[in-house]
Amino acid sequence: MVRRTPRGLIAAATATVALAALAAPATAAQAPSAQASSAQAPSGQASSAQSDATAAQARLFMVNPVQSSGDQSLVDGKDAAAAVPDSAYALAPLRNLDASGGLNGKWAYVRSETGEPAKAADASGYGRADDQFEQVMAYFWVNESQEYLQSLGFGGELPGANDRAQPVRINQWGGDNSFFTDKKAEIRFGKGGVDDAEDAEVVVHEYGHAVHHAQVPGFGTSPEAGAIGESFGDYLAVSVGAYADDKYGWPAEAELACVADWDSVSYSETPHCLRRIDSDKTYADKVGEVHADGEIWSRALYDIRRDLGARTADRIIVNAQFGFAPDTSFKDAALKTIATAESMYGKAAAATVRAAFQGREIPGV
Ligand SMILES: [Ca+2]
Ligand SMILES: [Ca+2]
Ligand SMILES: [Ca+2]
Ligand SMILES: [Zn+2]
Repeated sequence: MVRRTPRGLIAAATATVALAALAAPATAAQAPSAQASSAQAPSGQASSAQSDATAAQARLFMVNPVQSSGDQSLVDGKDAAAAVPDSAYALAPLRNLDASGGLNGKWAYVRSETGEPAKAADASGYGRADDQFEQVMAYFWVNESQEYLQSLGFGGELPGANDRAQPVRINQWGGDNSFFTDKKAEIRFGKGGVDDAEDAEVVVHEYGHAVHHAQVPGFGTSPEAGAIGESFGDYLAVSVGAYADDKYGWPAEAELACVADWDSVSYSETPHCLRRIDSDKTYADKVGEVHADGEIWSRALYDIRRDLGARTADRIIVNAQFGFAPDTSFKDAALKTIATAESMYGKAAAATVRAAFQGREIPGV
């Protein structure tokens, strides 16, 4: 994912990228392939209610502690349990687990190189100072992300979007970075600053890359495609978090457009955001850095969501991505998204989507 402050500070962003490249294995330094998104209506109420009753319970953060509490003064405190109040935690069912007793399931399986593997039966008792807490967060939020995509029809009436067991690895290379590796199609979470998997929006951002890669193998080989990958991860993080907040009745006291409110406490000003999806950036603001330039694209996605609603927007956004070239340009991806909107929802929806991209002043749209 690569941290940077939300606005400006390009020099700092560049330094962060370089640092991450040094700290992480070669795969991390390569062009990110990325993608994913969506969020909404729970599917299969009866069956999910049934399975929820018998499912292991996870103790976890409601997206993240800053978002759920609105307390911008929270700090990592070197991973101290006492740095985050009990009120930041909630219990929720761990669904789709297999019978192994570990965090292995239909949509995710978690491996940890720090601490003992978490047991599903103990998942209601971990806190942030336990290594197993991040494993539980990673499992829960990857599963939740795929459940959201399924609820939108992906893997049903629409093609599946990474509808497989996603490998996730938690380890520490010292760098404050997490990433998706093309080669193994694996997500890895680091532990710099706030442990990365303590923030659901970091988990879902990386899952977004996995979705993009599953939709279009090797996606992200041009600078603009790379920016779309980062943007989609940010957008999906916000969308899945909002979906879960609604589904479980969790509080959200931070701005919707703010990504990774908790992971970013160690490197951003208040309100803490790794990035935002409501920036005013246009195509003319491109600087050639994928995370920074992703804010141009994510603002368009955010506007589509505002105008069409989350469910319709996310069905269009994710479905369009199947048709993106690995090295797509903003222009071609925008035109594909507009065409997808028209084929799924008609001319009025297409006009709305076009207006969102025109708002970013993307040439040729
Ligand atoms: Ca921790
Ligand atoms: Ca971190
Ligand atoms: Ca947030
Ligand atoms: Zn990323």
